[in-house]
This record gives sequence, structure tokens and C-alpha cells, in this order.
Amino acid sequence: MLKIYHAQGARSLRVLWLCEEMGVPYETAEASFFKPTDEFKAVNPLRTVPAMADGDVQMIESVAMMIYIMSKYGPTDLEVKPSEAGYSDYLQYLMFGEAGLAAYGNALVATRFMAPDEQKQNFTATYLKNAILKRLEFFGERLGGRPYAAADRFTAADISIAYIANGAKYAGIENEIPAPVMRYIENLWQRPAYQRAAAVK
Ligand SMILES: N[C@@H](CCC(=O)N[C@@H](CS)C(=O)NCC(=O)O)C(=O)O
Repeated sequence: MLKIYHAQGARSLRVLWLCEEMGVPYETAEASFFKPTDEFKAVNPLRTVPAMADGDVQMIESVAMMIYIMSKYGPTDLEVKPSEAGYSDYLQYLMFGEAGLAAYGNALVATRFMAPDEQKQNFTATYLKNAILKRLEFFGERLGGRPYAAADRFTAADISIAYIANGAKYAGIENEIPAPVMRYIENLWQRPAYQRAAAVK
């Protein structure tokens, strides 16, 4: 069975949500950056959350885990095939959720909680915040009021993007998410699979 090293509110939510949508069984194990268990450190020496084990397979990138689970335990409509309209949007927003949004947040969170007071609002923190908000504006414009990022249906790209609203709480920018994007995410949060995943401690 898939073992997902999870912390509530972390990017492991993406993987749990995907498994809940697909009906793929999984178990969770504790993951903490600050107090890592020996088991977690063995799977992910970087201590970033999530990590995943599937037999001999070990992974440490949440979006790659989603792709792996869809390929190995699918087929699933959460994936858009190359032959379908919306394939390029699907790929783009699947990656954009991490590379274009959440990845900018790590240093922002670290600065907020760990930097000396006089550096908390420094140039880099402002740059990172603006980078995330600019990209969210872009995404909101591309969405144009539609409920999904790609292919006119709910896909893994939506799971990838929606994590930013969880991450934004740690970065202190949760109230600055553009309204059209927040409406899109709140609509996704109505899904029972999201609610089950979000409740996992
Ligand atoms: N690209 C990785 C990022 C993982 C990551 O940075 N996770 C956060 C928690 S959501 C973390 O562990 N942060 C601690 C750190 O910045 O080192 C992924 O998508 O899995």
C-alpha cells in the first residue's frame, strides 16, 4: 500500500486528495521538518513534506507523486491525455501549481518565521510575495470564470494549483489571493474527496 509521509496543511494534501478522488488506498506516516522521525529521514533526507513510499519506490516531489499514482493506479479522468483538447493547459497548470506558485512560498514562509525582525520585510520577501500574487492574477485571467484549469473538467492540475490557498496561510498572504482565484479554489474545496483529505491529521 502507498505510504504517504504527511503533515496537515502541507503539500501532502495534494497526494491525499488525489488518492481520495481515485479511491486508491493509502496509509499516512508522520512527517515533520523540525522533528523528523528516523523513518521519515530515511525516505527523505531533505525532510521536506511530503515523501512517499510504494514498495521499493521512494519519492519526494508532490506533483511527481501525483503523476506516478495516476499512471500506476489509473486510468483516471484526473489526467488529460495528449489526444484531448486541453492537454497543454493540463501539463502547464499541473506544473505551475508548484513551480510557478508554491515553490516561491518556501523562502517567504522561512523569512516570516525564522528571519531576524529587521529582515522580515526585506527585498526578497517582497519580491516573492509579488511573484506569487502576479502569477495568481495571471491564472485568474486565464481561468476567465471557468471552474477548472484545463479540459473543462476537474483534473490533477486543479489539485496542484489549489494547494496555494493552504500554503498562503503560512506565508501570511491568504487574504491577498485574487477574488476570482479564491472563488475557484473554494468551489474545489466543496469536493468530498478534498474534505476527507483535509481532515487527515
Ligand atoms: N517541491 C516539493 C516541495 C516540498 C516542500 O517544500 N514542502 C514544504 C512543506 S509543504 C517543506 O517541507 N518546507 C520545509 C522547507 O522549506 O525546507 C514538493 O512539491 O513536494
